[in-house]
Amino acid sequence: MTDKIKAIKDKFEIYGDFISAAPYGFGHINDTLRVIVNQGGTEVHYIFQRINDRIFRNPPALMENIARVTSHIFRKIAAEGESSPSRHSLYVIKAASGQAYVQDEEGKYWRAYIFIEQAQTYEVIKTAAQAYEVARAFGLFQKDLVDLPGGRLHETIPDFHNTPQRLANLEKAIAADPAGRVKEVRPEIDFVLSRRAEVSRLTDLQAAGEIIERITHNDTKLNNVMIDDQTGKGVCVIDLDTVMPGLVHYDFGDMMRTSTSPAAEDEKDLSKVRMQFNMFEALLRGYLSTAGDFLNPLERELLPFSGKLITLEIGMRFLTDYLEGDIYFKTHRAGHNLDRCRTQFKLVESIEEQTDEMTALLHSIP
Ligand code: ADP
Ligand code: GN1
Ligand code: MG
Repeated sequence: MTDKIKAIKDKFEIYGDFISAAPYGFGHINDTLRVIVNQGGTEVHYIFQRINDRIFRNPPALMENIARVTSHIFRKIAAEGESSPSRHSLYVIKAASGQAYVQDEEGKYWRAYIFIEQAQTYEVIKTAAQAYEVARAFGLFQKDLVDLPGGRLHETIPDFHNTPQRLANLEKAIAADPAGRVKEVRPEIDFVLSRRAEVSRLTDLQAAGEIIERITHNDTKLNNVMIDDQTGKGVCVIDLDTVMPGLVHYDFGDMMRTSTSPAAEDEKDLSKVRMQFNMFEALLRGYLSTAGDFLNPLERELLPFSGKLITLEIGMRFLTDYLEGDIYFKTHRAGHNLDRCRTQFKLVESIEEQTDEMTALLHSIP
């Protein structure tokens, strides 16, 4: 393994002597490593990632998106006077070949980023100030990309947040039942089916031209924002594989899904899972502080609903993967995807119970 990573390091424009590499972070899709290099007596860290090409079918197109997005943001914040833009935008290290990636001997794609020091990601929200910062950072990310030149980005996963399509995929898995698990999950299936009327609410409005496509992140988990250790500010949005055309609601909604509950995504004790209203309020205020500039009235009005919809959508995806025999998300124990599904559905209920209060709060913010 070490020799393999050293050989990959040598293909990037990274100077100095390879010291070590170790797995890093808690992502469900790619393989992330922290790599340490000795540069003239100083240890310098890098993030290396092997792109999951079973899920991302066209890694060069994906890296083209990331290169366009990161260089646009980097230039913009540098022009605004930011003194350390490489801490506020992911910085893609070029390969010796000039490309934004290298391939290993098996043909797998690797990328390297500057390591953002003195900041970290969190798996579970701790304070409302963090929620505010996370939402402010993702809102700013969308805002910075409003004027991205160069045409539409590639769709790295087609229909990624097409919720009706996700429901259709679940129904296919139920009908095929390849792992013989349908009998265990009747209550979860009924939970989804009783909400099927709402699944197409956003896609219908989009088809009718009432809400519009923008450039969105599409994976706005709490652990995809680096938070500064000293200041507590959201310094950098990371994990850009799914940046592509989309609806802002799926971004705001996934913040609600991952940054309002005091419990982990895979918590088994469902009594711990709930939407904390103060966290929702912090997210809403943080998001509107940056995205408020460009959202239209209907986009704004649909923000509370978005949390329910995407939490249902991700719950359906975990359930589908459970039924298909755990082939998509990385799992670390038996029943892991089912545990994740159950926390999502518990959170959906908690969000549903607070619908009126969320709307009232939204209307009270100018
Ligand atoms: P995944 O797609 O698997 O979720 P991420 O790109 O989110 O992978 O990276 C996994 C973790 O690695 C992040 O949650 C973060 O803690 C860390 N990480 C990623 N990029 C950087 C970076 N440039 N600097 C420091 N840490 C990073
Ligand atoms: C995956 O890569 P990661 O862990 O940030 C998934 C998201 C899900 C999330 C659920 C490409 O995100 O869509 O919301 O798990 N990413 C992909 O935790 O499918
Ligand atoms: Mg991530």
